[in-house]
Amino acid sequence: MNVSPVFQAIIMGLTFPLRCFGVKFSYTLNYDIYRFGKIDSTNTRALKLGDEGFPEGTVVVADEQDSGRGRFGRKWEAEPLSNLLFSILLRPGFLKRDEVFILTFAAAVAVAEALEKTAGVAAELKWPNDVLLDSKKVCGILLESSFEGNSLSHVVLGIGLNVNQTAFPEEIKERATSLALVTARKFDRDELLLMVLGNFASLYGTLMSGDLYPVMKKWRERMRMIGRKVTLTVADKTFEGVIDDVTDDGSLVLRMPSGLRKFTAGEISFSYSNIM
Ligand code: BT5
Repeated sequence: MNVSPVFQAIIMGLTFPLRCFGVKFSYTLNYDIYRFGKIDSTNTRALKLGDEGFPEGTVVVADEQDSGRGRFGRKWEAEPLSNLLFSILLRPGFLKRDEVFILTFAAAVAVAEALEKTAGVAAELKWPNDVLLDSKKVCGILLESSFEGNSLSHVVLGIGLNVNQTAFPEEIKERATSLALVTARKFDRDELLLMVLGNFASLYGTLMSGDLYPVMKKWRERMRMIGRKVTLTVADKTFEGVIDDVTDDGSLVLRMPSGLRKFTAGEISFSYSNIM
């Protein structure tokens, strides 16, 4: 694919240590960053680059998306030039198919840590793919996988982070926020991007070493919704219950009148008057 008219590539290597059989060595996740002005969707582009054999660590960043999307084909709304819209191409051959969800959790932790460090805010994580500030969504993560036959070829982690946007469309304004709205300050998007990428590289290194637990732990520490009464929407069905747990395989466990029930996908909504 010819991307040359619209990108500048910054090549950056982030090195982090891995420990194996007591020997310390370094795995380098080389990020190649392709920056676009306007694009359809950074996820669409990164998936294509993945199909074309681009290496793990390829990052597509855009100032604006025509067709930014969320899960289930939902729209991701972002004012041009104000936010972070990017996708990371990964080839996580070390993960089993049912472990790939952990990459969404790692991305959420990477974003939360960057927000906390840059702005001193307390980020909360919402199952399965959101980062919240002041109980509103500041970031959404979209993980898309590409398979060759039965085996995982590549994965794209798309991250939409509301940075400097201060007004949102009517249909999301009650639920969306940005770093600028919460702090009354503006932020350098590139600095934030590099920080999220750096944090993610280090979490990815931990996952590569075969241990998912540290990432799961960091994610859980920021998921403060255990015990909260929620409504879970799965396709066109809704379930009322209390969040009992998020298990190590990334599933949500709801305590319902009929007993405990595990869900692998869905959308949580809650009322703050219902904290139990
Ligand atoms: C997500 O989906 O939250 C994943 C969003 C991922 C967006 C990034 S941007 C870079 C990359 N390229 C893409 O094309 N996508 C990724 P989901 O959980 O389905 O949430 C989508 C819902 O969030 C929408 O239906 C709206 O209700 C709400 N929403 C849309 N734009 C928002 C925004 N800027 N801030 C907060 N909420 C938003």
